[in-house]
Amino acid sequence: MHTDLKELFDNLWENYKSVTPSADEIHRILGAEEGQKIVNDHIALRTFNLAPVGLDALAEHFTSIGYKACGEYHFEAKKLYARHFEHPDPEAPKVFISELLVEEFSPELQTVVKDMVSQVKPEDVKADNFLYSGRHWDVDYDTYRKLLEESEYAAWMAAWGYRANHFTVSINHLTQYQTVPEVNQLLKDSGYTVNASGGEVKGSPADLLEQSSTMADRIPVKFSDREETIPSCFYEFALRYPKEDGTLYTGFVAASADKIFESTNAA
Ligand code: OOG
Ligand code: NI
Repeated sequence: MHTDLKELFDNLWENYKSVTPSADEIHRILGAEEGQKIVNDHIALRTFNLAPVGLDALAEHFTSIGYKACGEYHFEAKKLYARHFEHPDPEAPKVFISELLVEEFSPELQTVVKDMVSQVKPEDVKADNFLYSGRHWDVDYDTYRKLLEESEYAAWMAAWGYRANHFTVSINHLTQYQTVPEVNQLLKDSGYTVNASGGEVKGSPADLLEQSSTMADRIPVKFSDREETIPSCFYEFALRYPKEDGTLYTGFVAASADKIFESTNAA
């Protein structure tokens, strides 16, 4: 990996770990201390489809270091649009970026979100640290609760801002575990809750991608009026299957992604 690429993912990882204590523990149970290399399949980022923070503005941080835009995904019920990005270096994690289609929500939600986004300075969006810069606005707990009624995604963004929403262990690179059910069992035996929305294993060999995820850790957040413990970030696990040409599938599966989003729901 390029140094700039490695540095970006190292910074994203440190920031993610600061609100996801299960991340290191999951590495440990997968055998990292016994020399198991943990390869990251992809990360995901979230945003609103408003200037200056739309999907393209986040993507710029990756396209400027050689990533190319690949698949597009639509989530009608959740009112989201997403794209994934790939780098020519096969060791570089894929990147999944989604944006909330703000205009499809109530005038109340639109007002809250537009007010938050208006506090983000365009120059800050271009800064090297933007993708792990967290929240650029203050929000009170009642506003968070109100957003939660309409869109869990909007509420998560309001509370957490800009950061990797999850990292993803590539099961293809594990030596001791070969299947998603085996990894899920290990997680459950270690006390984690596996996201069961749509089933604990999302996707199938026919989709060329099987995935699972933990339910997000719960971490105290300072709202403007008080501190409350809410879901932060989660860990995902992906097993990719070869296409007809023998190379591994590199895309995502919208029906599975739709359920993975729910890993930040209150369990
Ligand atoms: C992204 C959910 C989708 C995947 O691998 O399909 C996803 C999110 O929760 O922000 O990561
Ligand atoms: Ni994912």
